[in-house]
Amino acid sequence: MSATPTTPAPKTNHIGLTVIDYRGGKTTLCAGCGHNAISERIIDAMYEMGVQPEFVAKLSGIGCSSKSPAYFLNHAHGFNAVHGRMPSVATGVALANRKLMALGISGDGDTASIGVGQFVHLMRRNLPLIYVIEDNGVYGLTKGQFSATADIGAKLKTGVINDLPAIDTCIMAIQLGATFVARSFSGDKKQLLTILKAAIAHKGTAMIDVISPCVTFNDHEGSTKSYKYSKDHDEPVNELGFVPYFENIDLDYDPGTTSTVRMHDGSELRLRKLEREYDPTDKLTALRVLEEAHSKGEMLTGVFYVNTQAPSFVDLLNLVDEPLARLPESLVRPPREALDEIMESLR
Ligand SMILES: Cc1ncc(C[n+]2csc(CCOP(=O)(O)OP(=O)(O)O)c2C)c(N)n1
Ligand code: SF4
Ligand SMILES: [Mg+2]
Repeated sequence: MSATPTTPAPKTNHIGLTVIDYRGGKTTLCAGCGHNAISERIIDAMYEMGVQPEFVAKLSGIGCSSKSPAYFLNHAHGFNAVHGRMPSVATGVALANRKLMALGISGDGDTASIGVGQFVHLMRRNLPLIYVIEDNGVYGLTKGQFSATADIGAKLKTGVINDLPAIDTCIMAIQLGATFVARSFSGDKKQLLTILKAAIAHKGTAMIDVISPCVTFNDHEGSTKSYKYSKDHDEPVNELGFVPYFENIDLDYDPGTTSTVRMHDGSELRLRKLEREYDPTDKLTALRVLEEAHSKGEMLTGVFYVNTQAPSFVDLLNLVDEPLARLPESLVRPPREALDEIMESLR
């Protein structure tokens, strides 16, 4: 008698969920859009890190990129804000409920054009938040006009040349105070996944600029954010490894070639240096390598800067451990006598 074949149990992560528990709706973005690849990596990173989807708040603005939170983590909370105004909503969420993991998804237009004022102030607060820019150098949703991250000399499909210098969101974030700053490319599965996992372990603002080609409006000859250009000009500053805390940490590296950053939760981000002695904890080096890359027309990727010592905005505000959103009215509303006392003092 032959044994009945049994279907193997689906693989689960350390909190007992399968990767399907991290998926979202079916994408409505163009086939081949870099943003879809980023959604896939977010699903993998959340699954591998064992994040409880119900404890994630997905925040975004407006744009093709800002639509993408609908395509991952169906069980998470979500808020699609106004164009360029996601940082205000994210700040409210992170402060109202410190138990939620805030994940902001933005576009280059949403961040560096209309939203640059909000972005600047978000970066200086070190709010516990992962902030991903899906950077294609154009306003994809409104048919491909240049955004403020478009490189000088880049060419639109229509032949229009960009004659304004680009804003480098990584340089800006480092200068302003973000404590984890990285750049990757949507087509580099391994590097992007590693960076996202390390960002999940980080406690302050993790800003990740992901070059994400718009196949419809910015993937032609002359574009500096196309698949071909990005592949040819991508120079990693560090080869990354990330060892989550819940796994046995067993590093095997040659001390001369590797530097390790201990993250807040005890996990370790391992950076294997290429030819340069790259130290991701040195702010000035980070700014210098980025400026040098610009002058050479290179697209530098990797983790440029990590600071695990700076207090987060939640620490600075000295918030109580219990999420503000869950405090009973008796604790948040001053009693009648307190109000009477204040009124009396104003007489
Ligand atoms: C206040 C406001 N101004 C302008 C628009 C029109 N608008 C919608 S999306 C968008 C640009 C989106 O570009 P980006 O953030 O780079 O996202 P992408 O579509 O490229 O992913 C613009 C200008 C708007 N929705 N709201
Ligand atoms: S228009 Fe561009 S950015 Fe928008 S979904 Fe299509 S490829 Fe992606
Ligand atoms: Mg864009």
